[in-house]
Amino acid sequence: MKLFDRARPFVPTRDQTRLARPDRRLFLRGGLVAAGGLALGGCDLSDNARTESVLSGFSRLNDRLQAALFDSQRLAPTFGVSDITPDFPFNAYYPASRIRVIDGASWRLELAGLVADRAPWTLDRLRALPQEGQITRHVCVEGWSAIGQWSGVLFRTFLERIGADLTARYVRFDCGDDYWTSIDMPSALHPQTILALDYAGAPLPPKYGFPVKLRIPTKLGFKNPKHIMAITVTNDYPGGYWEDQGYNWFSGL
Ligand SMILES: Nc1nc2c(c(=O)[nH]1)N[C@H]1C(S)=C(S)[C@@H](COP(=O)(O)O)O[C@H]1N2
Ligand SMILES: [Mo]
Repeated sequence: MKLFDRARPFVPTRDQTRLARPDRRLFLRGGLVAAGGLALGGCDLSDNARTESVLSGFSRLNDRLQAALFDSQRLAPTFGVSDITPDFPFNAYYPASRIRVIDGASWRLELAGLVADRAPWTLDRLRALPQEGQITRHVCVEGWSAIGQWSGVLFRTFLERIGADLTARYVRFDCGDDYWTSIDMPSALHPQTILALDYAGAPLPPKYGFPVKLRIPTKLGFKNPKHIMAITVTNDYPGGYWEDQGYNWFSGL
């Protein structure tokens, strides 16, 4: 069981796994745990480096299985205005006293990697694109969830607009607080993945990621980068702040 906890630290409750097909997923999880137990049985558990590499190997296998099971058209549950969590939580790898305040007027969204048009974007230019809203549940790996309302640019539209290579494997996000994360291209192109500019109908406050965050309700909260400064389309595995510390990379819901 330790192996599984490490590879996927938070197991969502039934309510939070409505996206998935519970029967297939449970079967796969059971299979992974059994296979993990077998493989670990054959090595010396006191050898930490070896154990570490076996564990991260299983986490990467888990990524591939989740990617294979990901249904690019399956929608995360949506909610009504009355379901929105009052006082939606703030969370980051630092306390609220250190929330970054970024100047929207001088902010530019930088683009890199497999992108035809790498000209940086202003906030006004993002606001000029069609805006889409959603009321969805954010699920944090630390064991809390909350329902919020975000709106912004459909990420697929943005990727098409900049001439991103949509066959590339990864999209990497670098943030104004030195956080970074990355997602698979099929999840980037999902119809509910948005570059969010607003929370509850007003520009994102700094605590929720001003000026732009990725809202991706098909993934755990830590895959929703705030204060995005740069986006890179790449085939080289980018990892992430939490991912590099052992959190499962795919982290789909
Ligand atoms: N730039 C940045 N983005 C981040 C984080 C962070 O520390 N820095 N934390 C992640 C985690 S773990 C969570 S749960 C959500 C919290 O978002 P919220 O403050 O809007 O609730 O942001 C995610 N995105
Ligand atoms: Mo989180």
